Amino acid sequence: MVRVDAAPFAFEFEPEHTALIVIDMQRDFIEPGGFGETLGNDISHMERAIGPTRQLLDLFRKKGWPVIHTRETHAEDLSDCPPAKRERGTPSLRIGDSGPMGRILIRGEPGAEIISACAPAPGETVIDKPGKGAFYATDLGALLERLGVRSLVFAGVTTEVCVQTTMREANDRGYECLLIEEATESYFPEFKAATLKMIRAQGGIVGWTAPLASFEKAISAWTGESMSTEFDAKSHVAHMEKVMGLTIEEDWRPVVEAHIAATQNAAEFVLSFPLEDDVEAAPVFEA
Ligand code: TIU
Repeated sequence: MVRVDAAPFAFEFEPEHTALIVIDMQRDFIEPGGFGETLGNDISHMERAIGPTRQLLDLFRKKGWPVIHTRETHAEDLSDCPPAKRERGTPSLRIGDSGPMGRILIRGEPGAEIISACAPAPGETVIDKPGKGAFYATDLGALLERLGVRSLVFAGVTTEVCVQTTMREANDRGYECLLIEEATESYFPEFKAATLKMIRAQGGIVGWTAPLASFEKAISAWTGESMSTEFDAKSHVAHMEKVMGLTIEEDWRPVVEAHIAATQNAAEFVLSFPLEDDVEAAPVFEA
């Protein structure tokens, strides 16, 4: 069990039942000429979330723990965009209109892509969502069930809109949710501050928040305690099999476990493992 020094109290999670969910780190919300700016927002605030989100991504990738990205996007014909969403207010460009990064919030357009610093790595799931919440009209719920996820670590933009909506949806579905404070931003600093407070108020009514340093410290402490044990290597192998859809044959299992215990890095092993069942080529280390 990893124990993070969080608010309103410690957030405890089992790594084999945990995923990172990075909400909408898209050019349309972060870069000039995108959806966020067309709504009249000061996009300069978004920059602060990029580095910490990347650090979190690196951490989960190093551990081989699942990473899920979301994007707020619509179909080319806007068939999944309620007219009320497109027509509300007086933005300089509406959803589907052409801007400097292509059509606003349309799947496949440059503006709808995730910024390069946080781009999905091979094997990471990307969920396109037509709403603010990532569970609405997507298969996120089914995916989390398949992965056996019970706890979610959150990052992304914007704090009080898509991040908070998704956290609330997840909380109602029984997930334990931790928002990393530096890895999220709002166009309105006061809304970010208020959201962090309301999430953790009333004994964690929606979930927990924690600074990135607390999360990193908790992982280091857990790694130090458990990576040398045989049990932990076993749980990593089981987790890898579930996440990557791999089947490791019984003969190979002790070798794989020994390698993971020695290198303390499940992800490196997974990435170097040939996908073909070529036993000659399979070992990337001395057995
Ligand atoms: N406008 C705003 O703050 N956010 C959104 O519309 N979407 C997300 O938060 N991703």
